[in-house]
Amino acid sequence: MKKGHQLLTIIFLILLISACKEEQKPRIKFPATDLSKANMMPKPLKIIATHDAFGLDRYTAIYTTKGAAGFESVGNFLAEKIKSKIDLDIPVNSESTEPIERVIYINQSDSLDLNATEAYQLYINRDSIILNSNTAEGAFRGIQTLRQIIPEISNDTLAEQKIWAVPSGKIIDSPNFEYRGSMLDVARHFFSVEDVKKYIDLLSYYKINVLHLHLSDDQGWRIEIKSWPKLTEIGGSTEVGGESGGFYTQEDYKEIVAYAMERYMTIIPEIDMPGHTNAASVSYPFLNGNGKTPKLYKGTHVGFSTFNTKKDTVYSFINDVVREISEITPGPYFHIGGDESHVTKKKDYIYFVNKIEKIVQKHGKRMIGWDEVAIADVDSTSISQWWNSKENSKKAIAKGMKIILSPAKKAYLDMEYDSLSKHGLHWAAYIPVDTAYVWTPENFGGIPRENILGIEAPLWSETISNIDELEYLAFPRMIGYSELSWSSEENRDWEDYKVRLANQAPFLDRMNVKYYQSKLIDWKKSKHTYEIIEKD
Ligand code: TNX
Repeated sequence: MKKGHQLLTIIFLILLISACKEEQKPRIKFPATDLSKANMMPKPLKIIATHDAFGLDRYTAIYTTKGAAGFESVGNFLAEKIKSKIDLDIPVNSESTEPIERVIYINQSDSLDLNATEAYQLYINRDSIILNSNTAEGAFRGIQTLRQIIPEISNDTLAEQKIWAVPSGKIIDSPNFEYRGSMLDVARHFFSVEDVKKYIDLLSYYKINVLHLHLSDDQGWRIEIKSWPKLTEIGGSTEVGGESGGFYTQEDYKEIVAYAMERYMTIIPEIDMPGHTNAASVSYPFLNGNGKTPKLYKGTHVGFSTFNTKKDTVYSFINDVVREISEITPGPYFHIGGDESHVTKKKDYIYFVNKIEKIVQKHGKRMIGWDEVAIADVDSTSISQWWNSKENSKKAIAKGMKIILSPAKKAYLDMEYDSLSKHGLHWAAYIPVDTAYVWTPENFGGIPRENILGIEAPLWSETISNIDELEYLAFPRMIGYSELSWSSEENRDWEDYKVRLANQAPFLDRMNVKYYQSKLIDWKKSKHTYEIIEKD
């Protein structure tokens, strides 16, 4: 949409509002509130409070730039979330003649300040909230901020209708890193489509934009491959502890991808190889390269399995798997695992990774691998995920590769909080809530800033088998990783973060999240409204 046109629309809306107001009740005096004290998570780049408020009520309407792709859906998403948070119905792009006093306008803007895809600006005034962004993706990130600053409690003394006072001011925001992810291991224990959707919903509220699904491992194969049906029939039949396993049909997977896409989140599929492949080899024994007869595995050891890296048939098999998954994955990445291949000879490992990279590229994807892949002759376009080895990451940098930071000692969601943790492992470290947050990815391990694609917090599932247990390990730490990846270094401060984290409790409770109630945090159990400062 042309700029002039946009401006006209805004002017029209403002005139419309003032016209409505003329015939309506006297002007409401809103309580002054302080935007800089609002609970935004992750913390936006700039916040300028103007100590006034926008009155959200049933005379509010949402409008979005006409013809701007995706904007109306973002408006509808916001309306839905307002409805579920405070039970208020707000029309989106309504042409009805019902009186409207205030608007939330989600505006497509080509302004130079907004050139990062996910950048947005929020201008909150008495009668209007204007959310500017270049893309619907940026608008989507912006409405998460708006959701967070709408108080749960209305102010019932201001007018005869309920009014929720949203603090006024200006927010200018854009992400620190373009890649902000979590990983879920659905192989050691399987998680249903519903569980994954709930996790996606929670992550997207905190502006996470990547969910990496670890779809295969020794204990289970979790994605239907039509040309190799036994992978799920046999390889998907069990999980750690011998429970019943499970898998996603391709339709299920597409449903997850679509759900994530509506939240501007990329799904990254991982098929771990050449190690961590016992479940595949049990299904099709010709794949196996460790010289033993593969059997279903329900334990938690790692490093005992490998594909046979010398057979052509193994590569045709992998080609089919990568092709079928790539066809239903709109995102640009394919993760090949590549970790802990302890029973693959080094030269075979290198030969294998070199060949797999070509297969991944042939199917139009960019390869990601755990940090070991950097010992192969990989391309600078491939990505190395640092979990354990500085040496491997140095190799990746020398090859010009980008790095995703997932250092186990800092970013592993499956590490126990402390020795009393109900779930988790501690081979890398105990990671209490402060340790998870207090580190500086920008200068981690001497990696040049330009090589860092972003941060990902992996949740391995050896010790968790249902959504409550998943939430116990992921929350609240995942919120800290969202801030480390979104917010600038100057804006991160443990003391300030701690207070905003405590204030996440009403949201987490409303979403029925069984988060770990760390004693480091003084959880605010009550719903929030803003402190009212009388002005004038
Ligand atoms: C190491 S991290 C692994 C996983 C385990 C995890 C448990 C990585 C690339 N490999 O196979 O699940 O530790 O913390």
